[in-house]
Amino acid sequence: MSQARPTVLVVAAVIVEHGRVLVTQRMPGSHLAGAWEFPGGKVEQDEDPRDALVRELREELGVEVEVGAILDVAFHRYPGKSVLILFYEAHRRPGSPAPAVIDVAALQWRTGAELVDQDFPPADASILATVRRLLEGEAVPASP
Ligand code: DGT
Repeated sequence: MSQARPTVLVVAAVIVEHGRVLVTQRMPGSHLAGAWEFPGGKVEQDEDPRDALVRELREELGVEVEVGAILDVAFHRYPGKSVLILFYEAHRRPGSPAPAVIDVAALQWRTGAELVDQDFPPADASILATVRRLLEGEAVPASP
């Protein structure tokens, strides 16, 4: 029998406010420590991915969000594991607290010009291009 190494399902949020997107920095000691990313995390067994994203954003940043459409999907193999990442558009609900540094190393609101590929995991290359277009006001093609 081959060794079971299931693909990890990950959800991440693209939250845009006032022409900037919210990005967070991974905790020291975690996989890809210090990298910037779109906030989110692993989907638990039998969990609806949208519910997972609401849960992760509450845990990491203390925000309440409404999850919208999928903007992109990325598959990436790391040594030892592979991940399938669903990137969703999300919006803070009216009355939600502002994001706070709770279970992330840092947070920033970045413009398109500040979204530098080198700061992010390689798995994020495609979504970064999509978000830059989004921030520059171009129409983003619907997901396939
Ligand atoms: P933990 O630490 O076991 O509780 O795990 P979670 O649920 O916080 O999930 P996390 O963030 O460790 O796993 C996400 C994986 O996806 C990790 O290997 C990094 C990878 N990844 C690549 N790009 C992104 C991104 O833009 N956002 C997120 N959240 N993860 C990304």
